[in-house]
Amino acid sequence: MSRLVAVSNRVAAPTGAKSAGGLAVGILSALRAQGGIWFGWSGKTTESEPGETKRTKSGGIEFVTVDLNAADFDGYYNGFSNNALWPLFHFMLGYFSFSRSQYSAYCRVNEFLARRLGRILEPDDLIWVHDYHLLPLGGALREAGATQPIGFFLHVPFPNFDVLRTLPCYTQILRSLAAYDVVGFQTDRDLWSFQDCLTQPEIGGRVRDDGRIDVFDRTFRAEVFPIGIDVDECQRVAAENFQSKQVKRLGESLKGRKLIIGVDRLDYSKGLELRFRGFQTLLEAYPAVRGQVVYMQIAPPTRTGVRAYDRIREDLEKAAGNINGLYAEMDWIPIRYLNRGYSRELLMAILRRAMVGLVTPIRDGMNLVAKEYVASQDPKSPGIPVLSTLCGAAKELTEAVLVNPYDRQGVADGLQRAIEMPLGERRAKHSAMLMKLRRNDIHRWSERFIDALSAS
Ligand code: ADQ
Repeated sequence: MSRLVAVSNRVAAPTGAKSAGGLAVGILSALRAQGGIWFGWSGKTTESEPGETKRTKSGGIEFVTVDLNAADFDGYYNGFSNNALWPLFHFMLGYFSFSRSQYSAYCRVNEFLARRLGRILEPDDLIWVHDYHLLPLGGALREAGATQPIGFFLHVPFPNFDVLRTLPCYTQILRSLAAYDVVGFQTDRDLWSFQDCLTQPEIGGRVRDDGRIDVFDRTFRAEVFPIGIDVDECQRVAAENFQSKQVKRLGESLKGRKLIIGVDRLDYSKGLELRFRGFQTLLEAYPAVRGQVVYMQIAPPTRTGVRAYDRIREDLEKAAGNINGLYAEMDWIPIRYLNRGYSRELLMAILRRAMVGLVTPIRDGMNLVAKEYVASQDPKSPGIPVLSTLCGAAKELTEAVLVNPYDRQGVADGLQRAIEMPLGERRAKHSAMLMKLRRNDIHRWSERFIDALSAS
């Protein structure tokens, strides 16, 4: 069996494996099954030329990390990755900015990573690159002479052509994706957008009947591989930690009120301010729920130092303060906004405790929290997700209460519907959703991708 070499911007430290997030769980499960290497950035930058790679082994997996040059890092990560590609791929052009120097830094970092990775590759390796930080990595490896199969999976949405061409270097981006043997997307919409971009007259690609694409003198596969979760692990962790002191304290503090939960990274794509306002509309439109529900939003800061992320933190604090100021009573505060992270173990148990999982991103490749919410529930009395139609998970979890996050009244109506849903209906919906999660879990996701890559 070939050795798998997974590549992503960040590498989950071996000790964090037990409580790692979705992407990390996926990569780890593939590496455990296949054996191999996880290569990526160490999390450190250096003022001088980065030193040698660091290698550690744990559980049959080798973790190989490398520092990045400080001067290039800002342009690569904060700049092109998170100020150009992230907003563009989430259709949020208001946050988009571009600079040639940032794009150059992005390419330099990818070329540097390709050189370092090239040194440790073996001829029969399978190379699997993850996400938008590393789009040009496959091409850079090819230029350095790599002949192994190289696959790429995009965790975020892929924009349509009219959005993509906002980016001055969009042709290079398409060209870099064509350097892979397999390109994977979360949903068929992302795949269609990609195919549509490549078949524009100025690009001149062609999609064959079997799905293979001919473009830029290359032929490769592009397919849909919706990411899943480890359903058993999620259920087990949620049930095991349900009786913990913290979850009991949370339960007592609710005093019989129903809990609505939101768990997200603090990111503008997650639609948190709109979500707060949708909850406000619930309180306005359905006065009987006042004092009967508590909405708890857990959102730890990410990408601090990127201006848009610092601003959203302030905006949310204001919105929560404003809504609580309007509706709180002496013994009830409607929104509990927790600007910090929690362990995965505790999070899964908190999800289980909530009657409604409010997951309303304004764009999301998949959204694993929606899936984790469903898996963490007690099948005897499950809660219901209120889910945005604009995330990949809505394609699979069709039994959820589906809402458009921009429609405040729609979110409020959806919340009310979930709060009032009879037990029989909740059980039926939960078991249908759980079956889909099991059919396409995280192991199936990585197996399908690796099979496609091996066959390429
Ligand atoms: P993210 O944008 O990070 O992922 P998501 O899919 O929800 O979003 O995954 C987040 C993971 O981190 C989940 O496993 C969740 O439990 C965990 N997490 C979230 N908030 C947390 C908190 N407050 N504290 C601790 N842990 C928290 C990107 C794409 C998604 C895609 C995934 C996987 O943007 O669309 O679903 O990759 O492909």
